[in-house]
Amino acid sequence: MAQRHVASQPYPWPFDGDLRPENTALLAIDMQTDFCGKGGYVDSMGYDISMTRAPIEPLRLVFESFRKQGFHIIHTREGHKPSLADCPANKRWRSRQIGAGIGDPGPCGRVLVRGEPGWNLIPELQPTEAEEVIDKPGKGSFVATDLDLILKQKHVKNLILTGITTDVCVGTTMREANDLGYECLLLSDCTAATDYGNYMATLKTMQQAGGVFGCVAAAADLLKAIGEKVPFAIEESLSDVDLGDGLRVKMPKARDQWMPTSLAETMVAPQMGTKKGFAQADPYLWPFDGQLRKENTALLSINFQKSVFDPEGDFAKSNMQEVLQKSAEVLQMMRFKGFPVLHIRTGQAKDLSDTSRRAAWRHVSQTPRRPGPLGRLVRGDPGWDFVPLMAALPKEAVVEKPTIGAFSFTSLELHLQSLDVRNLVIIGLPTDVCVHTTMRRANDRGYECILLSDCTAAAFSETYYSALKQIKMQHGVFGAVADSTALLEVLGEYGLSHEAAPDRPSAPLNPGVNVEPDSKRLRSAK
Ligand code: C5J
Repeated sequence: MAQRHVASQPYPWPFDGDLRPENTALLAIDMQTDFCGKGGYVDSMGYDISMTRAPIEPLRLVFESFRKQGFHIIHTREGHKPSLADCPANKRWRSRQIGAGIGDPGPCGRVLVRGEPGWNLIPELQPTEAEEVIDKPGKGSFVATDLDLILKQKHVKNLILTGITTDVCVGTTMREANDLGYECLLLSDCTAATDYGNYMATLKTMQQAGGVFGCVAAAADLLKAIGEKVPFAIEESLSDVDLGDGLRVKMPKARDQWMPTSLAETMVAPQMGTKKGFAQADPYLWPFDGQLRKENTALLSINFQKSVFDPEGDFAKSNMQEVLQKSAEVLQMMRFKGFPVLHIRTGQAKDLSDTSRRAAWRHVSQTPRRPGPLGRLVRGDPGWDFVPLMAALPKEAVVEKPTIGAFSFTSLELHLQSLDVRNLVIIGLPTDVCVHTTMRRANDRGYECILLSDCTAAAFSETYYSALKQIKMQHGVFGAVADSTALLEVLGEYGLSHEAAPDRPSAPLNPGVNVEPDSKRLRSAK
């Protein structure tokens, strides 16, 4: 077989050079009127649709070449049944807070509802008869869909990710696909987000650590790799951008906005009003309905393992001791108040026999570990053990995960079902990798999640801050974020004379706080 590679970052893609129409699919995610049309969901939330429309032309060119050469093209549409039976209550509630209520009437029909005008794929990027269209109720394209089955039947190994939005549905899908063993490439100019910093940070997050989720390239690089001509206008629109920390990307010429570098820049709608049973959080008092009880809430403690905290390891630069102390406080308080605790631990078999071909290749060739006493995250090695402060008690469940997300190939969902919990308090590392991947999947399954910002850390500050902001966009697209003190405060009162708040007030709890500042800011920036 002649090898073909795309000139991508951080390595030539695909890793094995096996790039053929038969084994490669392009995923065009959610190129719907609701995401890039006037009057659709994104427009109604107040975001700038010129950003989400930017990928249309490069994507159209890739469609043309791919169709000519017989590559697979698969489209997805985000949308819910007209009954909204497949729409989690928290998802609907959040969308209503930002003025684009799922299922409510809007200029393009009922927002994000299947069969409505806003749900249609845009005219410029209509599928052919031969192309599959996947309807998904969540952000990830693999949750509650037949996408994986279809890809397996077509013998697809390589997935090219495009569409809207980079940090939400595209990023979530790439994370899931990577966990499932697909070799992923994100096309920088065929995707866009509603927040430019989050777009940039996603391009960095995906390719960090030797391609933790895959690679990034521009459409022109892909077209060249398959022997197609690249129009001058497309080539000329690209620049080579330094993302910091030795990472680069070829992408449409950068705007002046950049990735967030402080907590203040990640703020969306901090809710400081106190209300019994709710934690002060951003962008809403958490949980959304005030139903915080030990019977419905669990702590998810992710990757508190010795090799992650190794002073010689990847996180040596971060504020690890502080994260550890704060996390231990939360763990102890939740135990003391009788909340269930689930520990997630990452580890591979020594011979990598439980690891996808692509992940095994990355482990061996992209992230060779410094030799050290702790070893890699291999099950049974000393580095795989929990750090003593965060170790599981005998009665607490430990979920062993071989991939990045804690739901892939594990018993996590069964544990959550058996506990009958609905709220998840999440702590752990790395924020932008294992934590985000897990939180996104939990959110798509309807769990009401909160991430504690001082009980998590990432290798790079921008991807950490952006990860926090990504959660809060769209009035909490993946849940809420708070400092551990906010949770400890509400837990401190819990059990004394605690009764969960029966219902959350419909008016803003704190009249001084605008519940839509991110969209307002975008509006005024236009
Ligand atoms: C997608 C969203 N498609 N941002 N959805 O990214 O809600």
